[in-house]
Amino acid sequence: MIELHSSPTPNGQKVMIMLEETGLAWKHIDVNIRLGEQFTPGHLKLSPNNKIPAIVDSDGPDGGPYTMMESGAILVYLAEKTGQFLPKDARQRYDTLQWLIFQMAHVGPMFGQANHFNNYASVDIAYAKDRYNNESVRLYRVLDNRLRDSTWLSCDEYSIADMATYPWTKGHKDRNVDQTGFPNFMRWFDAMEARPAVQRNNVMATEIRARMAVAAEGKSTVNIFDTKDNAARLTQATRT
Ligand SMILES: N[C@@H](CCC(=O)N[C@@H](CS)C(=O)NCC(=O)O)C(=O)O
Repeated sequence: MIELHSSPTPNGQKVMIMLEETGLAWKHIDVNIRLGEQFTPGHLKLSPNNKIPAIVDSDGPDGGPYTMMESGAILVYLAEKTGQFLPKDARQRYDTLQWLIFQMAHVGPMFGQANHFNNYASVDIAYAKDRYNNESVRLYRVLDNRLRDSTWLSCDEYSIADMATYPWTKGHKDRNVDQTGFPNFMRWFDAMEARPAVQRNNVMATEIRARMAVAAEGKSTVNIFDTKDNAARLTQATRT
């Protein structure tokens, strides 16, 4: 059994999609980051960087429980555990790792910063919004160019690189990324949404969000965008 300690953010959803694709037995343990649950001693044992997602596999590499943080590493782990979605052919395998790391190093951080400065920053900074919005559109262009030459992101096989990238790109309409300017991206996006595992993920993500909202009723939230407070929270939770 795999426990996924998470929230249905893009980083959480990519692991949910992989778990659904592989058919592994798994359950979602809700970690509400708006309530600061990522700073509990229990969660910090799984994820020392106070982030979601983290997994606990009761049947780890040596047969005992194994814990992991970092969504990209979790996808590689699950791929190697099941022998699925990380091609065996060396070139295709390295292509998959390239596009997985491209998502981890560029798509996630840049889209995340754009979302922050567009929707959550306490001050309106035009320079920051332009910087991350322009970079996000450029990254959609990289994806569209790649998908002109390749059926799936890494090669002709569906892989963990596709699963990692899809949840981050759901907001493409807000950036006017559509059929006219990005036809290869749209072909891929529609192919992703036709997959039953992806459809199950999307339903589950909505259900989990609703469940977490009910569980959070009447509780005080933390401002996770205050990095000074986050540093203090981590120090407080882990000081010996
Ligand atoms: N590189 C990490 C990023 C994880 C991450 O940023 N998670 C966010 C939610 S998507 C989080 O847990 N934020 C809580 C916090 O910053 O306190 C991964 O891919 O797993």
